Amino acid sequence: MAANCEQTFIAVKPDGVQRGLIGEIIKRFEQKGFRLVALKFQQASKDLLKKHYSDLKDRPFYNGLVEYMCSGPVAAMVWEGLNVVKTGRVMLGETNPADSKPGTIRGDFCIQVGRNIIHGSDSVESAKKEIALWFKPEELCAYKSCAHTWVYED
Ligand code: DAT
Ligand code: MG
Repeated sequence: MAANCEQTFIAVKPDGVQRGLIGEIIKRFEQKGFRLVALKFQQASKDLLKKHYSDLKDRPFYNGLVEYMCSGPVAAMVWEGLNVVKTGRVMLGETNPADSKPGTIRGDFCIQVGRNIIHGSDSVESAKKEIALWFKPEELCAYKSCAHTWVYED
């Protein structure tokens, strides 16, 4: 797969949805030059969220995290581009908004770790797992962006 076809899973969490931040978050990824390849608005099941956060199942906040994440709809997305996983995490900020710099999404729009408004994959491997968990292969759109040659040198 070409380097600029790397994909990451981004989700605006229920608090981000309720606070009207879907557009702002999409805008930041669009403006950066990343390409949206899938977008779904859904209230996820507890079962899906337990799988999504299975690596955290022994943490004391796990049950509360799953309850919060299934408490309302989320905007689930796949974004594509060169180093999108790592750059996406930089755009999100730190897990705890208190440690997130201004200019990052968590640094600009939230206060507490349990209401940090957005999820982003932390590695290419977890991105692949999360995309497969949230989307069917046919829900990912293959298309060429007309901006491609103005975003990338080659
Ligand atoms: P991230 O979402 O930055 O990848 P993570 O995967 O370690 O962070 O944790 C997943 C989510 O769990 C995180 O976005 C918010 C919640 N969380 C993490 N640490 C927490 C804590 N100490 N107390 C409460 N919630 C926490
Ligand atoms: Mg994580």
